[in-house]
Amino acid sequence: ALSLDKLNMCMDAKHHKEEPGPEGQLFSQCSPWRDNACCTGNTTETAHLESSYLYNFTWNHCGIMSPGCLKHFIQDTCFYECSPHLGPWIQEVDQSWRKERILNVPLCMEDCHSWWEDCKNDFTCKNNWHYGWDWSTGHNRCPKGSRCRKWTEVYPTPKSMCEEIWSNSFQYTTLSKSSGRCMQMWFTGENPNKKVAQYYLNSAR
Ligand code: FOL
Repeated sequence: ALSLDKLNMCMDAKHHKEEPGPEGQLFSQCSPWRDNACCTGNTTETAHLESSYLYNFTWNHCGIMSPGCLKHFIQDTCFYECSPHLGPWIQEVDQSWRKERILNVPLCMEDCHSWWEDCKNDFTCKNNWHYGWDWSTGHNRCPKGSRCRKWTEVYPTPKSMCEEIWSNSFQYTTLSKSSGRCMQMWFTGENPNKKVAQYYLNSAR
């Protein structure tokens, strides 16, 4: 937002803090961000309960999502809500629920592939989960004319899923975590994404 430090900032969105900082009590899958985070402990607990409480959004719009698939959506929520190193990919948007978004964040291949692999037996009715739901009940339901289909019909490849699901928040890459040139949703220990953001910031100028 009003940050000059593209390597350490939070986007201006629904649940993000104004500035990143340490959070003692980040919950479960979000705990890797505890040293420096854009999310609060409360947001991370909510992320593990039901996404409904963050965006009135339910993962279970075509039956109950499998636990193996769900864990990637929880991790994506941690990444989206907590990451302080997304500055190079933050863009202004005119949306009711946020003023800024991320666009084309280069996601490591391992993270995209394992996400798709663990979801490929699940079902969904839409390729883009940001737009076009039926909200008449208060949470997202499949709109008229969109049937629940096998994941692999909606997303034939990991690339299609990672790019389309959140309107190109992510860009698919063939880069591996060890390259230091892609962003990791899953990590332990020190956040590896700061150096990646640094690299893209430097290569842009
Ligand atoms: N994860 C990542 N990586 N990037 C994201 O942008 C992201 N966004 C969400 C969750 N995880 C993310 C938020 N998800 C609506 C739907 C989904 C959602 C937030 C809001 C929603 O209300 N959709 C309306 C349109 C609202 C509008 O744009 O004004 C709809 O038509 O269904």
